[in-house]
Amino acid sequence: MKKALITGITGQDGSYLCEHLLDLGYEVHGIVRRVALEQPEQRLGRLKAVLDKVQIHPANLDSYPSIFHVFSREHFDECYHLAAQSFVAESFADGFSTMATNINGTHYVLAALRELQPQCRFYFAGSSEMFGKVRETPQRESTPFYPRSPYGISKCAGFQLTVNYREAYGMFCCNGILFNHESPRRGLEFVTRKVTRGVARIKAGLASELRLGNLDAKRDWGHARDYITAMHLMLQQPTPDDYVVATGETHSVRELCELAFSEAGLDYRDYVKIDQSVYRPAEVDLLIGDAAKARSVLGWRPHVDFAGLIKEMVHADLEAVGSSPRAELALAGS
Ligand code: NDP
Ligand code: GDR
Repeated sequence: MKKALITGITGQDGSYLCEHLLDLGYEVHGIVRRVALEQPEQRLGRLKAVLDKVQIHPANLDSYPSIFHVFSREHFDECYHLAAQSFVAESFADGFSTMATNINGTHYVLAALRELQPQCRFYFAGSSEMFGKVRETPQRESTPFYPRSPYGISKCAGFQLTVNYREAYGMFCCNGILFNHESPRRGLEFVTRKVTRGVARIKAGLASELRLGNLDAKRDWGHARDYITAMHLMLQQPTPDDYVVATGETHSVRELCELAFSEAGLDYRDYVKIDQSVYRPAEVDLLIGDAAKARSVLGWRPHVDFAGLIKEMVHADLEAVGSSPRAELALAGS
């Protein structure tokens, strides 16, 4: 039985990856911040269905000793490093803590692995945000990086650390360069979920408008459940490498709104209001990935298209809001 460690196991991707690895027969361990153990209902919600099958270790990416301690107690075959401050807008608000968590945290995990278990295979959650002001369309592994936010810069540093540990110490380290991927488990601040939750709240009469920023930004959106399988495939190859994971289609935030509102029988133009304060100081205008390498080498391909993804998210939110309108009202009042 293989043993895997997931950092960021409480997040969207961590929870899907955890389920996938359990299905494949892995023993799965996860790192969570200590506060999560004190508030399991709120902080471990995405793991509800599998919590009794997972071994949880308290640790924080901001503390090298806490990471070192986990690797000194257990031996792992694979480590999926997903934990990060992952919200781009927040990285403009507090670039320092984003950099500290995302760069130092990644370095801590790599350094502890090198010291204690250099045979463990390592996956780093790189991002299409590294392409930023794109130098080439579509973006592929060879496209130069041009990050546009502290988050993007931190992911470039994590990417380079991962390459450096591979080249300098011969460790099996891979970078996934994943384009946006979403699901009903997406955090409420990210635009897809903000829109689908907004649609559900408007439909339930709990809100009358949805305030958004740049509707012209375009993203290559896929389903998180599809994308986590690529992470696993990367670590099963004979040699470590870096891969773009994307659908190869791009859509604007406006198209997202059109689709999500119409799924609930509404016209987005009646409800969406532009809020200048949501605009970012520097925007990534257009992302579209070329995942040819992942398709040919890993045999990976996405199964859910944009329309299917948004439909699933809208219906999940309609159901969630419909089943607990009181919680929604409390949220609105907080
Ligand atoms: P989430 O924001 O849903 O999850 C982030 C995870 O990181 C959470 O489990 C969070 O724990 C944990 N975390 C944050 N800070 C710390 C810390 N200081 N110590 C320990 N754990 C911490 O992200 P996703 O699941 O969407 O993404 C997973 C990874 O993939 C991230 O690195 C993200 O940057 C990257 N990525 C995501 C893409 C996407 O479209 N989803 C695309 C490309 C890359 P807690 O629950 O305690 O907050
Ligand atoms: P992104 O995702 O920045 O691409 O990062 P997000 O959903 O936050 O933004 C996508 C685009 O939508 C525009 N936008 C808004 N965004 C948010 N959050 N809220 C709004 O109200 C709004 N209005 C318009 C944004 O300006 C942007 O252009 C995600 C994260 O998961 C990263 O961790 C990951 O690395 C990248 O995807 C790939």
